[in-house]
Amino acid sequence: MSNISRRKFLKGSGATAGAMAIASIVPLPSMAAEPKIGRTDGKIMTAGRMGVLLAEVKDGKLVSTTNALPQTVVNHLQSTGPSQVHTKARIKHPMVRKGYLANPENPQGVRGKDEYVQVTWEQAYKLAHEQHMRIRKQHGAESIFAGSYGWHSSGVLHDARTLLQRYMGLAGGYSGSLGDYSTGAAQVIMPYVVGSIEVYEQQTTYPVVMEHSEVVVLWGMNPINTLEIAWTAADGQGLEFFHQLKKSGKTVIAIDPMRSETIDFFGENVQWIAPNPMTDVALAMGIGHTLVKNNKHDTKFIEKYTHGFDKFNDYLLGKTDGVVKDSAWAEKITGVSAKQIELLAEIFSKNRTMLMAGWGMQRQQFGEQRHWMITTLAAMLGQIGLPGGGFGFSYHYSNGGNPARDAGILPSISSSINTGASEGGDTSSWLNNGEGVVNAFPVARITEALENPGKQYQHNGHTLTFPDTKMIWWCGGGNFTQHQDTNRLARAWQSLELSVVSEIYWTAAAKHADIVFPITTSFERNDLTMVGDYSSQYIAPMKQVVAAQGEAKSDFDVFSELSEMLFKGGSSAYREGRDEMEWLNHFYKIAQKGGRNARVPMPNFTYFWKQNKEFEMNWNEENAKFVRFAEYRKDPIMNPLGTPSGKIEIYSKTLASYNLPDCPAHPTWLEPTEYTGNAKDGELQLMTAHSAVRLHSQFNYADIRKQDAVANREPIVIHPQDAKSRGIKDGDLVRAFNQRGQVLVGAKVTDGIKQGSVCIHEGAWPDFDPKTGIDRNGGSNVLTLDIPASRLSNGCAANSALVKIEKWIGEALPMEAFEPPKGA
Ligand SMILES: Nc1nc2c(c(=O)[nH]1)N[C@H]1C(S)=C(S)[C@@H](COP(=O)(O)OP(=O)(O)OC[C@H]3O[C@@H](n4cnc5c(=O)[nH]c(N)nc54)[C@H](O)[C@@H]3O)O[C@H]1N2
Ligand SMILES: Nc1nc2c(c(=O)[nH]1)N[C@H]1C(S)=C(S)[C@@H](COP(=O)(O)OP(=O)(O)OC[C@H]3O[C@@H](n4cnc5c(=O)[nH]c(N)nc54)[C@H](O)[C@@H]3O)O[C@H]1N2
Ligand SMILES: [Mo]
Repeated sequence: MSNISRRKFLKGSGATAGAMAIASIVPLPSMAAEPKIGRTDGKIMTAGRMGVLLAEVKDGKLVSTTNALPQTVVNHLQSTGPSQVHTKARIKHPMVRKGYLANPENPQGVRGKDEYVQVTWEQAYKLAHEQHMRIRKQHGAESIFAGSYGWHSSGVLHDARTLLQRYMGLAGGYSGSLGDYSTGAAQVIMPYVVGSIEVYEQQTTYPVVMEHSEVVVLWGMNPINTLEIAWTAADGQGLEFFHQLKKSGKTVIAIDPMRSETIDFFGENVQWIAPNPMTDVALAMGIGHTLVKNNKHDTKFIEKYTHGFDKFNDYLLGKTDGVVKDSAWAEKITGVSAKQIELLAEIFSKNRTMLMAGWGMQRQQFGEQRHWMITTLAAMLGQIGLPGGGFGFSYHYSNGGNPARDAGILPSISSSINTGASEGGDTSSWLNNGEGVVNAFPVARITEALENPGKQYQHNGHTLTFPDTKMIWWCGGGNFTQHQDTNRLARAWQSLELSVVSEIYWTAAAKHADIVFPITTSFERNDLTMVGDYSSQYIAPMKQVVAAQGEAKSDFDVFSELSEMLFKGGSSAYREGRDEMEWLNHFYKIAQKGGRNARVPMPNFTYFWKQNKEFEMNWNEENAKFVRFAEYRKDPIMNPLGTPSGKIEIYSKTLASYNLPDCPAHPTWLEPTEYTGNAKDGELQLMTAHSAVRLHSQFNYADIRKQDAVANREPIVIHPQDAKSRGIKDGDLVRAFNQRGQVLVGAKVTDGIKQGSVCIHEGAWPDFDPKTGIDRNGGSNVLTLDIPASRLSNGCAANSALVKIEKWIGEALPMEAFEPPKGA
């Protein structure tokens, strides 16, 4: 099992560093031209996932946050600063669940239904420390889960999960997690196919696409929405690229069951094709079959650069199973006409075509098959490695086509002590379980793990064993919104001896914890960040703009103080003797040294910090021309792929040897357990796309919610026919339900969704009515199915559920999602 991080992937990508060639973005003036230190507008520079921000403070209150970099397309999330700091949803003091405080060794009451008691920091520390130590002694390090997945705030020091793991490592180890919710299926299958994970790698650059692609396909991808954020801080170039693409006159085709924000953005400049959800493999096979039928597949490319096409082709032609995967077959499954499928085959094969794909369609049962099949289709078209051709799986995420700069790159706090910083200039610790990891399971299998201590299971060709989890500490993740089948999770959660949460807000996760530590927002502490996961376009200060609110402390301070209790007489081992600003100075110096090596002279830290301004890295013309797989195409013998054959594997012997029914040895159409194809009694397919007004569950409490809410609830997008047949009108309250749970949502009736499907965007905070058990705030995971994508990847398969809907005729249940619990 490798420890991988979202940034480390980027390094193996073959891209060095580079320039941005989009005409409308003028490089910012260099700092040398600045006449004096500091801004004159009184604003403070800070940053977050949504980009570099200028903060305005009045009378100690944050009153506005706005974008600090040039931009054309508005990023709505950038305005959320004031709401983030000043909201009644914040946790103000350390709190303990009443039934837990009463008897920590034999907790009373039900998690999620209990009240809370305010305690002092000293009491909270003592309780957490003593019970943590007791459980550790009694059940061992493996019983303590600190996998704590989540999109906590950016910053190289205040890196919530790493700080937790640093503490747990010092305390003697813990169980961690594998993979992520985002690309669980794709990141596991792609190494078998092309030897690299593709989802977090530098793409053929935006400028190259702009220059060479004739057709751009947005396959299950909503970049206008998903590019609002990045893992470090968004550099904004992706939104700019799509803005330019819209004006370019190129053929843009979007394949999505929903008319996404991106499709709306492109307006008449896009051709929208709406397949049934979960049927993209059939669609791509219908296109592939048409290519073969018309002899339009690139046999030379297939011969030279791929492995095992014959076996796949036999399957495509129906020789192995008697089912011909032609356009007529695909029409029945996808709901896209055979004629349109054949037209797509013609357009793709006649033009330089870039197949860009998003990830929602692999967050599904058998999700591996989507990106494998799209890669196979790209191979059949023979354009992989050509400028503007082939496929790309990160154009919609973290500005994946923005070329890498020559840069000094910030390291980040490490989960191990005394390494000073994580290795190799890593700015995130995405999947880095620290040295203290004694067991780890795939992130999205958490409920299964809690239900099955000691059970063996298959993962990526290995047999692994779930730990016997007694204690969970979540720091920087919204596990009660992120995870599938919330009611099942909540039931499994009751088996724990101790659940601790470090949180800023009273999320559903906080409301299910025994001990709750109040944490500061990024606006209440100092940090640094790179801007641009792939590009490293800037380095930006993340300055503290307001005082810590209530009794909140930073994760760094909380774990520093808890760590002292691990040693008789205390110890500064956790801090390594550095305070906040000393760490930042230390990280910056490492970046500065790297900058010198890359011939990027960076100012010294004191000057940089005082300047209150981002620093831009150097443009590199070579990198602006980066074409993914170009080297492989040029010389496949000298530059083989990291697969057993060294080629693109359309058939994998390794996968064949695993003999998994849910992930066969070549791309295969597998009928899902729950999808439109087997829906009955008025069931509809539920999609749970990412929201334009949130980062997952973050900002659900914020003012921005009002732009989207319907009848003060999370909206459900419904096709007019589906609404009409159920007597539902736009703006109505709707109950959506299945055997797993029920939610109250507001009807958004629109022809912008494929009939037979509905969408409730992921991330609304579940808010269960104590009497009926209905979630009053539309948390989509209350309805989703908690199954692995397959036993290859065990990836999150959230988008695989059927639901029923009906007009809500009772009184509107009061919303309490953003109210602190009783006692707080
Ligand atoms: N149905 C469905 N479910 C999904 C998905 C889907 O498409 N459909 N998508 C999945 C995906 S791709 C992902 S990545 C996950 C996302 O799941 P998460 O990453 O868990 O979601 P967030 O809401 O971003 O949770 C981050 C939490 O960290 C808190 N936080 C922020 N900053 C700090 C900090 O500095 N310290 C601490 N201690 N806490 C902090 C925030 O208040 C918030 O509660 O959801 C997954 N779940
Ligand atoms: N504003 C905002 N930006 C974000 C996030 C956020 O929460 N908010 N989350 C971030 C994170 S952690 C991640 S992982 C990425 C997520 O990036 P993605 O996973 O790509 O985002 P999704 O919204 O889940 O899905 C993208 C599109 O796929 C479509 N889709 C769903 N099912 C199918 C299907 O079966 N077939 C086809 N063809 N299309 C389908 C959806 O309608 C949607 O328009 O976004 C990142 N960016
Ligand atoms: Mo994600």
